[in-house]
Amino acid sequence: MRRVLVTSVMLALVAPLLSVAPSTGAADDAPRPTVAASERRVPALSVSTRVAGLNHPWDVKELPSGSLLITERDPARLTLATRSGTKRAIAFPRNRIWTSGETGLMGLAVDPAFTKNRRFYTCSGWQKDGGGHDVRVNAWTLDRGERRATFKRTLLRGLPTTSGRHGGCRLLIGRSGALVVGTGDAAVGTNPRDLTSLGGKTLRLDRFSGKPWKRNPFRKAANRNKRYVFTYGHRNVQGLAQRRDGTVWSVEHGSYRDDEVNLLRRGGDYGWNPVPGYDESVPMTDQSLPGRQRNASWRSGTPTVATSGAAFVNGAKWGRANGALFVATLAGERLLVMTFGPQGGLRSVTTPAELRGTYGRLRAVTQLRNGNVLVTTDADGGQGKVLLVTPR
Ligand SMILES: [Ca+2]
Ligand SMILES: [Ca+2]
Repeated sequence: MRRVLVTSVMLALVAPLLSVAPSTGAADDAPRPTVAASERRVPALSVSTRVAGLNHPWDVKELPSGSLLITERDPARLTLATRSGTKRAIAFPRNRIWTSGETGLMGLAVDPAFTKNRRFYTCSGWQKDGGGHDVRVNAWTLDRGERRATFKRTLLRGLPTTSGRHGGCRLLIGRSGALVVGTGDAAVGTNPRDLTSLGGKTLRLDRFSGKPWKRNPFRKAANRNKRYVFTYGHRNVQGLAQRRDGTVWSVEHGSYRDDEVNLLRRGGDYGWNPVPGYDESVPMTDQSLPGRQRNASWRSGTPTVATSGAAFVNGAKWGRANGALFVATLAGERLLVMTFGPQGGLRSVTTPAELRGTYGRLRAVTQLRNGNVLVTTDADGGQGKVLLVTPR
C-alpha cells in the first residue's frame, strides 16, 4: 500500500514534466522515452543569479580568468562579469553591428588558446559598406585588463538577412578546431536547400584564416559559399552542442510545430524547404524531397516551445544527467534535459522543476570548467540574467 502511494505521488510529480510531448523523429526504432517514476534523472538543482541587469543576453562564455563574457543582442553590447561580481561593458567598435528583430549581437565563442592569443569570435548583424546588411562572423582580441576588444577580421560574411527574422546565429568551436556556425534561413524559402546560400545551414570554417574547413563535404565546389556548408535544410539553428563522442548537434526552431534537435551528419539534408514563397505549412523534415532527409532525434510536436541554446553537460556530479543535453526554451520558459543513445535515438526528456516557468524565457546554456552550468534568460529592459545552476 505504502509503495503504491509513493509511486502515485511520484507519477503526479513526473507527469507535468512530460507536458512537452517527446517524440522520436527518425527513430521509430529507438526506444520510446519514458521517465520511470522511481528514478530521478536530474539531481535536485540550486539556481542563483550570477549576473543581473542585462538586455536580451544571447550567449555567455567563460574566460580562463574565470570572468564571463556575455553578448547582449539588441544593445549590441559585450559585457564582462568578473569572478567577484563586477560587471562592465567592454569597449569595442559596435557601431557597425546591425540590430533588428531577432538579429543583433548573438553567438559567442572563446578560442581554446585564449590564454595565448586572446581571441574570441562573435556572430552578429552587420551594416555593410554602402548600405544594406548581412550577418557576419568576426574575430576579436580582448586586452589583458579585460576592458577593450579589438577587431581582428571578418571570417565570414554574407549570411543572409531580410527583416532580422531568423537571423541565427550560434557559434561552436569543435574539438577538431573547426569553428561551426548555425544559421537561420532569413525567412526566405529557397535558402535552406540552396547550397550557394549560407542561410539555413550549419557551416564550418578555419577560425584563423576564415577559409572553409578542410573536411567540409563540398570543399571542392566551384561556388565559394557551398564550400562552407556542413549540413543544410535547417530553419533557424539557435543551438549547437558537441557530445563527448565528438558528434555535433543542432537545436532549432520549428514553424508552428516540431522544434528539432538534430545529430549533424556531414553533408546531411535536414529537410526544411518552405517553398513557394515562405510556406510554413510544410513539414520541418520533408521526406518527400529528393534524396535522403535526416530525421530529428527529438521534436517537440505541437505546439513548439522555441528550443534555443544547448550544451551537453558532463561530470559525475550530475549523476544520471551526466552526459545529457541541456536545452533552453524561449516560449516554453523551461529547461529540457534530454538523453540520447549512441546513434542519436531519444532515450528520455525531463524538465527539472527548478527551471520550469520560474525565470521566464531561457536563451543559452553553457557549462563552466568546474562542471556547473550557466543559463541566460531572455528578458530586456535590464531584467535579463545569467543564472548559475548547480546540483544541490
Ligand atoms: Ca528537419
Ligand atoms: Ca526523400
